[in-house]
Amino acid sequence: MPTKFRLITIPVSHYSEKVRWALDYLQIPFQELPHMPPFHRGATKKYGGTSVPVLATDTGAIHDSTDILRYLDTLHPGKLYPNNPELQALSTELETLFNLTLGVNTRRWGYSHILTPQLLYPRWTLGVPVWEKLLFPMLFPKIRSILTDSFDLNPTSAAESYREIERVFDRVNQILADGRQYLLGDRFSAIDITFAALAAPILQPLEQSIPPSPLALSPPQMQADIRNCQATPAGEFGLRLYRENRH
Ligand SMILES: N[C@@H](CCC(=O)N[C@@H](CS)C(=O)NCC(=O)O)C(=O)O
Repeated sequence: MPTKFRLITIPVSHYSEKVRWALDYLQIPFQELPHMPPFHRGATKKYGGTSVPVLATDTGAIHDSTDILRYLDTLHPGKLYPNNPELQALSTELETLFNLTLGVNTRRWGYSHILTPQLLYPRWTLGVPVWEKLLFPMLFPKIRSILTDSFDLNPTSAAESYREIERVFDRVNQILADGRQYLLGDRFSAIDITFAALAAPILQPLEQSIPPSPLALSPPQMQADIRNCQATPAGEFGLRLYRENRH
């Protein structure tokens, strides 16, 4: 009997989006169970973890988006990760750079700008159980203070993170400069998914599952950063991946 896959997420989580995209790309049916923080903790604890995404199968659970992609690759060998050993070094370099620098900094940059109930509510509550949504107004002050502490949000943090994002985009620009279609050459791979999903908060592609809020509602510096990133070769590439390869 085929395994029933359940994906535990926070709606806006870009690491969750990375897994959602890989499952869609491989045409693997799954049920998404979105939760608003801190209620994701109850859902993930059941599987022995704390953060999302978690992929629950009939036989166990996998934590960490990259481990999940590696597992999915065993179900469809070679579709996410190329077998070509010559691509191994670049693949590992980029996957690590995107997971540890891009994803961490697009999240910190994003939260530095959207810590208002109006901007956070739609991103955290899309599809979550109704009772979690109802608790959002009461929990918001506590949520803001936890996010501020855990991501060290302060007046300069958005600018610091933006510089790190630029550094990653520069590396991607450099790789794309030879005219290749995808990051590892002529074939779409997990590395492209990882880049586009983790860059999505600052690229705001129309095709992402969280509808982008109108740019005009975002703070001016956030709008400027989004426009700058969208206009780079890396930004245009990420937006093209969403247009052509997301659905
Ligand atoms: N390395 C992890 C990072 C996952 C991660 O940072 N998840 C965030 C959401 S984007 C999260 O669950 N935060 C809440 C928590 O840790 O309780 C992965 O690739 O899955």
